[in-house]
Amino acid sequence: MEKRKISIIGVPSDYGQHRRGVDMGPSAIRYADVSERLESLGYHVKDEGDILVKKEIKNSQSNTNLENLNEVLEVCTQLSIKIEEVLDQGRFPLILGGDHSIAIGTLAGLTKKYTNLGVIWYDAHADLNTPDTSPSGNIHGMPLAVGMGLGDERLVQLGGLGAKIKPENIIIIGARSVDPGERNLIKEKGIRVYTMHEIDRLGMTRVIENSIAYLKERQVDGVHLSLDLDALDPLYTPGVGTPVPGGITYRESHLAMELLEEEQMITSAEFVEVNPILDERNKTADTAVALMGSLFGEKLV
Ligand code: EXY
Ligand code: MN
Ligand code: MN
Ligand code: MN
Repeated sequence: MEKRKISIIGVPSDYGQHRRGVDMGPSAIRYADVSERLESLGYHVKDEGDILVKKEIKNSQSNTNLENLNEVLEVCTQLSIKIEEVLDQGRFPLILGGDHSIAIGTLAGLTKKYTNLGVIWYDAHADLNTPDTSPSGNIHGMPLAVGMGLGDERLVQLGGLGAKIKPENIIIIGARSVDPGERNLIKEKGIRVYTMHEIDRLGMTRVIENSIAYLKERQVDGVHLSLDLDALDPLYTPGVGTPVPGGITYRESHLAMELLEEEQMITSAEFVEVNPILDERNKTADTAVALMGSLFGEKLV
């Protein structure tokens, strides 16, 4: 049987937020032996290297509520081109962040191939802000709104198309820090959200089973997993820029990955917001790689 082929793409960008260090996320994840771990599971792994990110000292005190817009546009444009290349070669895109603004580039690249893409947004946050609603101006809080075609036109038009993702094809899992503007958008668009309350009440098994059934009903032609390591409780992933207590446990996250792997429905994935400067040793990157193991079929026995 031909080995499934994975292409790792590093995106060492911290332009979507204020904290230094998240640009070293790809290195930290490589240091946690991501390639070796996936090769040990029988995959053909090609490390495509990093998207070239110009390292300018971030001193933007822009008066628009869009910090480092040009740098984010440049990074996301390069990433979307690289993802298209990887998809054309029939390989699975595995993107290593970098802050969550890179998902703007990921979704632009993926939707050149997938016309009815499902998105599982595993995150403490909704990332549904626009410049009008964002409390910070940090673009890492906006990628899902941009993906739906909302927000700054230069971000929305990246990759040449308008809206990339349909609201009804989105599932947010782990939310526990959602701004007023994001709450309005979730209600207005009817976006499916499993907050920590639903996870506690239903349990992760039901949450994932319901999510799989929901996306099947939507007849999606692919499912992208956008996993923000701050979805987990900071006890397990302290090395993130916007930690929020009361998060998903290490085992619940492994269970979520194992159930998704059983279903074989994930067609691309990104692991973002690993910040080794804020970490305890390399714990957050180690957790990311362990979760990738479960997502790609690693078994406990
Ligand atoms: N909602 C807040 C904002 O928009 O500034 C915090 C966003 C954090 C985003 C991180 C990547 O998930
Ligand atoms: Mn996020
Ligand atoms: Mn987050
Ligand atoms: Mn600022």
